[in-house]
Amino acid sequence: VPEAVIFDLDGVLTDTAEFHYQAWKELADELGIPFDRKINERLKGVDRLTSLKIILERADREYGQEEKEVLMARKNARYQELIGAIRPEHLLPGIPQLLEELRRSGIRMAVASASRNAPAIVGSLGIGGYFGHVVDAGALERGKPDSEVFLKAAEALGVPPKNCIGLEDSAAGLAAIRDANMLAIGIGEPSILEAADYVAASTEELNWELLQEKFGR
Ligand code: B16
Ligand code: MG
Repeated sequence: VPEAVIFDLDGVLTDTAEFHYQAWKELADELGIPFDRKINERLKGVDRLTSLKIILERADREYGQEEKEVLMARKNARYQELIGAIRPEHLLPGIPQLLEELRRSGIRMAVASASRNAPAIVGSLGIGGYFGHVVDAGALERGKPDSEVFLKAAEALGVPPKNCIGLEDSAAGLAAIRDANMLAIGIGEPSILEAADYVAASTEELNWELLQEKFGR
């Protein structure tokens, strides 16, 4: 039986994916590097340095380690400016109801985000009280698609991975959930999220009954 639901943050609980895109897009434009929403799909769920490296694949010169640090700091400063406006109203559709329903059903919950900004965002969204654990992205050795972040979340909740359901909007994250031996529920485009056991078109579709039904298969 499912005992825990582990949430990705960006693109699942709230649409910070759009703020990441905006902040990276502004940086790429300044550097004169082509960057669009299609390339952006590859950035979802992967950590900051890996994201920058993906953008720099299209640069016409090499960037050194120090330059990369400066660029990451610039992007993050802009990103933090954008997320400063986050309020509980920015929870994605259906999420407040889902969190409430899971709590009433006695389901444990955790956040498994690659974002170092996750604790601040969870606080701004006013949902910290629902989660038994928010994984510290800064303490991870391997990012998504590695299973580490999901396994850490399950361990902190004290629930075996096979009794966990993972919710993700990114291809890398779904691969991580599968690898952790959890039921992988995708949110978004089935063509992008092939690793999912089931793909919901939006967070609005999610509820405890649906998750149990998919778990039973
Ligand atoms: P930060 P998630 C991920 O969050 C984002 O999807 C990804 O695009 C971003 O690069 C990563 O967090 C790191 O974020 O720069 O704030 O540390 O989807 O795993 O919640
Ligand atoms: Mg995400």
